[in-house]
Amino acid sequence: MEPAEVWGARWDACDNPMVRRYMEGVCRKQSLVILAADLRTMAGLNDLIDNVGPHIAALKTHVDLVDDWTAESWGLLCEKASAHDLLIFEDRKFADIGPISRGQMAGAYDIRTWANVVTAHGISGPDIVDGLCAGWNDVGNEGGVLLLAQMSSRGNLLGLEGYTDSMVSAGIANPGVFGFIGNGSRADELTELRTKVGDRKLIWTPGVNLAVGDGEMGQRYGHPRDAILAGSDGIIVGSGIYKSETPGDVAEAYAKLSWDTLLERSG
Ligand code: 5BU
Repeated sequence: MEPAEVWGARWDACDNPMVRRYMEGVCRKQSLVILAADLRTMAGLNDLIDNVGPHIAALKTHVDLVDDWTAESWGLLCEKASAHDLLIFEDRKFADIGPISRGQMAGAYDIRTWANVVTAHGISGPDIVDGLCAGWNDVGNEGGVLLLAQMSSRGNLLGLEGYTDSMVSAGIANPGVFGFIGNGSRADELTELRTKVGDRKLIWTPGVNLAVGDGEMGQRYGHPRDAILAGSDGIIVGSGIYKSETPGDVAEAYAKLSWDTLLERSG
């Protein structure tokens, strides 16, 4: 199916260059799964991507989680991700002032050279988005920022009155913003967020798992189908896949469910 048909109004309204790349990738892969590859060794990460690569649309990393990281091995991992037609999303949760965030896109990890999408808190003000985009521009790249409008973890402060609304107003008109992080564990909160965001930006959701309920250390989970019907455009799944005995099969099951639900939503 054509992306315009699958994504409807979101396809026409989006204004960040990475968004259409993602939407097209989802249609090629028939999956809205963003794999949270939270493993601590390069070998583990390589194995995981070999297994699940065909069933996911994007690879979410925490580059500073890896014990045996080297620039060379990371470069090869990114090449593997590209060979699997994946966007690379570094969930760095930048939070500093614009110029420092720009500098943090460089540094030892040089995120600006390999990440297509990064997360940021808006706590320091809206200029962080321009700082991160300047980081990409410094090496002739472009990318998209996902602003944290909600979080999945218990007791987080983004639910304090007015925070989510301020985040949406700060990001909605900025073409550097790819979208917002919404809370996948609470479909009602997500529905509210979607109403505020409209069709111009995507919403990606962590806190989704086929096994609904409370996770470890304050993580909460909702069902991926509920999240997509409530307005999520990408389901971020980590331990639900990488801790299973058969990550490839489980990723395929998440992919099928996510794609079927997207078609149901658009149709
Ligand atoms: P899990 O194993 O599916 O619970 O992993 C969730 C991932 O999503 C993990 O990498 C977190 O850093 C990430 N995450 C989250 O869980 N909740 C949030 O609100 C945000 C990110 Br933002």
